[in-house]
Amino acid sequence: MDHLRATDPEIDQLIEQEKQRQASVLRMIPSENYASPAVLEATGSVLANKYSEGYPSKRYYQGQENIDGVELLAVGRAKELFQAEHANVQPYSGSPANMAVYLALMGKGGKVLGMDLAAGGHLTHGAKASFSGIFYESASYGLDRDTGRIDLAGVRRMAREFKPQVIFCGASSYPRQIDFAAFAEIAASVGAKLVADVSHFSGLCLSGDHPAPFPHVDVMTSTTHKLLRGPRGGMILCKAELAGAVDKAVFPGLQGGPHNQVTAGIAVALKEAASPDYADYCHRVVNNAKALAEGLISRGFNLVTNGTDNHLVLIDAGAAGLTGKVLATALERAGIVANANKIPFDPRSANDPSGLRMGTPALTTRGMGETEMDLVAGLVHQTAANLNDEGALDNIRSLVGELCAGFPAPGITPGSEC
Ligand code: DSN
Repeated sequence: MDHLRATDPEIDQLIEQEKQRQASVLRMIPSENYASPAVLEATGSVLANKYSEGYPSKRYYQGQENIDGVELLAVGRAKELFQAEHANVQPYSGSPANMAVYLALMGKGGKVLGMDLAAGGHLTHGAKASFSGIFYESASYGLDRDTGRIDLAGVRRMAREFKPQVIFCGASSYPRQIDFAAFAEIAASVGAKLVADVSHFSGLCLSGDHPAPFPHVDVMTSTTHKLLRGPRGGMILCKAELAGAVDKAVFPGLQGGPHNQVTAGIAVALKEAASPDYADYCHRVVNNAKALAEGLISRGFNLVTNGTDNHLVLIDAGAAGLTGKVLATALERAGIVANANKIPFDPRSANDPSGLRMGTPALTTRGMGETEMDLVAGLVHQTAANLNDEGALDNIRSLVGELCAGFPAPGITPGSEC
């Protein structure tokens, strides 16, 4: 990046340091990944120079002959992959995508039933701190205390009592599958629209490792930078009857010009996601998460639901006499980057919760497999046992460095592709 180095050495240096960090640590925040060099090239392209309010063939400014082609490719690929009747790829990210869905389905007020943030839901599924709980009347469903799984009987009961216009399913911190068919039946029984936010596990819906949202749901939303390995962005897929409302909500309802360079990156990521290699990658993400879960359980950790069906595990650090933050801080010191997270029925606050959330998408993109996941589980265990021993943490840090050196980071290490 010669031009950047010459123009703004401070920013250049920070980017170089971040490259180095991403290559040399175990990135286990389950919502993060490595985009391919092709995705990064599209996202860093001259498409950033163009304004394109509107939609293909219906723009407000001239000069759209290339931009229309980019957006049509992204839309067509999204529809085909997810078997959706309509796609909008313009949302700036996941929260704006969900906000557009509220606007499309309910206008400026209404009732939403979503998964409780503390149970693993997302802020935009009705949490009181988010627009979704500020501008909309919200109620939340949770988990069965014994199993840690979504309490579908509770969802049905709440739907009957609360009478929402919209029900959100999908989660940010839930290690099991979501039963879209069951949610659809509940939504239909109260005349609500069903929205699935599959941001965390969209890829698994493509590879068959998780049920597909369509035809059960009315609307699907997703970020594009998690398992999907695209640039930071969002998309909304929906039934044809909602296409006009969704498009109007995104533009002009909430946004101005789309980020065309991101749309191009999304198109590339969707093309990559259509390949058999990507389905194989998703299978390995799940197998790795299961191997990580087994490795942690065999070393004495308690996991929420005792395991996983998807790309993440949730450790109850409280059961090990720790907090999520204490463990996350020590792990970062040792080169393992995860995040403190609430666990179901957590007695602690969101600022210092009991859980630690760890995911396998990024490590799997680097080519690590089940053997490495067991090694990682061992390193987590050693870290937890040596929280204040700088020498031991140094030693774990060098083992992490050696592990990372054996698995080059795509998009960063020259020649390494996703
Ligand atoms: N921030 C994302 C996550 O880490 O799950 C959700 O938006």
